[in-house]
Amino acid sequence: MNTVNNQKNAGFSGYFPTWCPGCGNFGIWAALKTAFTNLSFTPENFAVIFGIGCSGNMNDFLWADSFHALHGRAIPNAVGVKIANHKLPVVAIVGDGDCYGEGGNHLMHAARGNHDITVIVHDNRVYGLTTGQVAPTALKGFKAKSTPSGIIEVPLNPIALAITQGATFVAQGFSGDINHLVGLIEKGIKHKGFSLVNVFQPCVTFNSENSYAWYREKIYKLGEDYDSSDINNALAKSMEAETKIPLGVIYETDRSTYTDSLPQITQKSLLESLAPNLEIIAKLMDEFV
Ligand SMILES: Cc1ncc(C[n+]2csc(CCOP(=O)(O)OP(=O)(O)O)c2C)c(N)n1
Ligand code: SF4
Ligand SMILES: [Mg+2]
Repeated sequence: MNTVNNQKNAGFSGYFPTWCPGCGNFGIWAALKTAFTNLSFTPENFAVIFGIGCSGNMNDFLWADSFHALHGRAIPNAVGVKIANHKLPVVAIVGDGDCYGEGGNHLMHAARGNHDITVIVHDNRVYGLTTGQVAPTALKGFKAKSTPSGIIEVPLNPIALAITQGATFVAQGFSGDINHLVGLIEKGIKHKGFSLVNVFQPCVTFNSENSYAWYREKIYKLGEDYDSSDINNALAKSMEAETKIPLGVIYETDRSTYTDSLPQITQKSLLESLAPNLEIIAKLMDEFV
């Protein structure tokens, strides 16, 4: 059972996580709280949308104005919030199953539209909450409850997918390197346009193959000399997915965002325009309760 602690600070809700001891989600939680604090975010000046999963359970542990969406539907909810109030920073926190499986179509279309949201993916290559079925990023041959003889499909490549579908910021981090991850999250949020931060997150209970040690053998950080504005460089890096794995900002470019292209909200956000009628809208909504 959660213990309530009244210190709502640095993004901490006062409820301690229920994740398994050693879970990579702790590192991502710490990085998010630090990034939000560094960006001076308080609940009233940003929005967080969670998917369903062990990752989505962070909804209870983070001090934010948040919405816990249906499985696979965090991204369209985040896009909706952004269009309603494009002045608000919007962050979607999702699992690999949520974002690349059930919600994979939403990822592609949000990237195409360059919707100005930041998607943080807890990539543990497994369905954690439902106790260990394979996820789209599971490596070929991975044996899990749902695939006792090993998964037949090849893994989805989130970095290549996001770049080729029009994402304007694509980065990759590791939950075992919190300081580095903080920087990536901050850059992703500051970026104007669709940003994806794929975070490798060991699931110590249902994925013993892709452990902290497994990642530490393969990951390396992109150096100062790496040019993240060159799409060909980025695509080449995206193909380094198994024997060596790059961490850092893999691709970054400028393109006008979806809301920048809506003349109706140039002067005022949709929320500001609707403000005088919010009471009427609330009454109409009550009819559906
Ligand atoms: C529409 C729908 N399908 C399936 C489920 C059951 N379900 C809940 S969480 C989950 C998988 C979660 O995996 P992932 O998104 O990778 O998150 P993790 O638990 O690994 O953080 C599934 C299949 C659901 N809640 N809703
Ligand atoms: S099942 Fe895996 S992802 Fe879920 S809390 Fe436990 S270690 Fe973390
Ligand atoms: Mg997962």
